[in-house]
Amino acid sequence: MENILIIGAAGQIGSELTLELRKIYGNGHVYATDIKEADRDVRESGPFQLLDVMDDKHLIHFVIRHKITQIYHLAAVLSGNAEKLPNAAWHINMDSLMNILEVAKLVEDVKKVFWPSSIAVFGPTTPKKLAPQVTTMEPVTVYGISKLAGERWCEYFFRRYNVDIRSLRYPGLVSFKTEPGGGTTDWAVEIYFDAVRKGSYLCFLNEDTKLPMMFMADAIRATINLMELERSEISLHSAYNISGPSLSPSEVAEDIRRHIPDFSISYHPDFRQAIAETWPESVDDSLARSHDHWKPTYDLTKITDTMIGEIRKMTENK
Ligand code: AKB
Repeated sequence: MENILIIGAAGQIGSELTLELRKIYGNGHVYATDIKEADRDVRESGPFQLLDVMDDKHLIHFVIRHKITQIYHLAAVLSGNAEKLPNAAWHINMDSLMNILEVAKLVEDVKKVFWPSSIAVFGPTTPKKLAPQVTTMEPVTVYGISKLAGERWCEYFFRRYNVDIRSLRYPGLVSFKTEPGGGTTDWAVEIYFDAVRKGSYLCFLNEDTKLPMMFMADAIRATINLMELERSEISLHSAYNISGPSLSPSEVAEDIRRHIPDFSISYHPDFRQAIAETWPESVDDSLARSHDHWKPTYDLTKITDTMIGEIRKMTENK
């Protein structure tokens, strides 16, 4: 029997992943936690508790008391916010991961851990197109540095202590349930909400800045698939490249006009433009695809149709 702990269940990924895992493992076996209240459906469909991953003593007690067998650690300070408070972001991103790794090492019941990495591990010296799985990685943001260091720590704990850690380098994630906060790829969510609610969007990146993106349903499927693989099938205990469509703000704006012909967009690049320029515009995820035959199912058209349809429904129901 599996008992799963989600850290960051109120966030963009956690709020959707919790509900999917509850469908598979049963509501009572998926413990959603965060430092802030989660959405109502997360709180009401199964156990939810306030838990601070930085509090290592509380964390280990929780894991032992609930006989946790799998941990998904999703809490992090994203790229944009991390640049505002680099020391604090480094401390939160690294110490929280170290607490999880230590718990997984010490508590025998814990069999698997998922921790997300990001395309932010790449930097200006990485090839811009189809960034390879193994390549030059010289990130210049504190978030990217913390994700690259985190990948190295994951592999270290696997080699040294046999801790089974699995990870994906997520691209920008597009979703309608819970909005992201503080990332460089947040524009790809904001643009849809503003298109439906206001008919216009002021974008913080240039019109032609292309970045790797993925619709949340694909990211959730890729994550659960990876966690369900036999341990012997995992060749990488750092993080797999994974990718959906590469999108620029002007391309998304054009696609939105299929639904909202008068939609207008203007551009006022801020400090996140410099971050985006250091990331590749696409990544080569052939290794991940060869492992579990995973491939994305959402292209730009399907992302736009789903986002506009769902946001319209949410707006009408308010
Ligand atoms: C961010 O923009 O910081 C994140 C990421 C790409 O990891 N969405």
